[in-house]
Amino acid sequence: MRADFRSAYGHAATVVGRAPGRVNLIGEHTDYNAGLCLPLALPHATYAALARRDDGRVRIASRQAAEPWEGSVDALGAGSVSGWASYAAGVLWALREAGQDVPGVDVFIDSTVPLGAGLSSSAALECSVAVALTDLLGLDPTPRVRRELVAACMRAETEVAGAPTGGMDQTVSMLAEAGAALLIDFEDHSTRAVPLAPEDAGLALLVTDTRVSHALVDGGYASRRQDCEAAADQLGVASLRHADLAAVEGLGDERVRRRARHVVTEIQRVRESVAAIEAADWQELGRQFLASHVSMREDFEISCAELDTVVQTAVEAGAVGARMTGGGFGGSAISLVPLDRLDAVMRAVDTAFVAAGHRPPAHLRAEPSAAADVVAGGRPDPDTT
Ligand code: GAF
Repeated sequence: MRADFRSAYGHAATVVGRAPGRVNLIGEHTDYNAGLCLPLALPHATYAALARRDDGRVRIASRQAAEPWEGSVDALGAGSVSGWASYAAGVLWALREAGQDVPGVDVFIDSTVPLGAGLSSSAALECSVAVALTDLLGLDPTPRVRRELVAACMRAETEVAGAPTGGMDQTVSMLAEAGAALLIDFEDHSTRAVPLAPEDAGLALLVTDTRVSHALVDGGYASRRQDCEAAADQLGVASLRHADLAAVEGLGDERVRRRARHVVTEIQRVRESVAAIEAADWQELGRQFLASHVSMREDFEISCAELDTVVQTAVEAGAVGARMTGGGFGGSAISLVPLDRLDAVMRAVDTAFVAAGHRPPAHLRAEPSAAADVVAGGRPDPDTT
């Protein structure tokens, strides 16, 4: 990675930041409703190598993108950069807006997070640049600084990249702990690590990327968010966090009612999932996964044929539970699978995809990993499934 930087720019990188992708155990589309969610950081990560420039120019290149981007640090802002580079350039802008003295920089990106798989490659890109830049500016990544970086990465994503997302992905990439899922409460942005070791019970978390592309800048995500805001307005509450189910069932508009029902029941499922994990009741966690998937398929309408195929097939082949994960409209599913059924579940899903005429899926093991930080080298050998 440092060699890639040198061959792109002809000089050495000063620092390399590493930030993980994530998979959400449960709690979907709850973050922008001041609700609860329970993601974990993946071992798959994005790496950003940086060096300061004295002329105010910004150059951004990536091993995963054909086109590099170049501009001026003074000209950064909404509309100044589009596409993949906006997530990196947006962080420079947002940290400047937060009062940091951000110089021109050369940036080289490399990643092992599958792109477009609903595993937060965008947030990993933002957070890798943010931790590297923090180091370049001589700041310690204290918990307070990390929370400021979360806020800057969220501004980069919503205001520069134009994806109206809710903050789960940046929060877990910046604040996760190895060996634990992160319970995030978006009412007050507090977090709590929930130790997670399904392997102690002979189980694994399997992520299946349907390879159906998913883009949060498309209208489906934003329209769900608008429906949630409309429901909260009609109920007279600040957010759906404060809505009760009986009131939701009285909403007049059928679509808005179903959207709100998903959010209110999903927040409760997060609570019950945390209790199940803490009691090592994996069957109960599996039931929560399945109820969450049905809610997203029927009420929130963000699943698709490929995601439904993974969930149904995984359960038929022995998974304790499964659900789509992330923003929806494609991306990945997560299954809780007995270790001795892992191969059988992967094979069954692969076979079902062939039978249905879908593109072959990709599988990876989700092991709860550490948050973003600076690293000595660069990306390790590609992670394999
Ligand atoms: C995407 C968004 F980026 C998150 O903020 C969250 O809303 C998620 O979809 C759905 O839970 O990952």
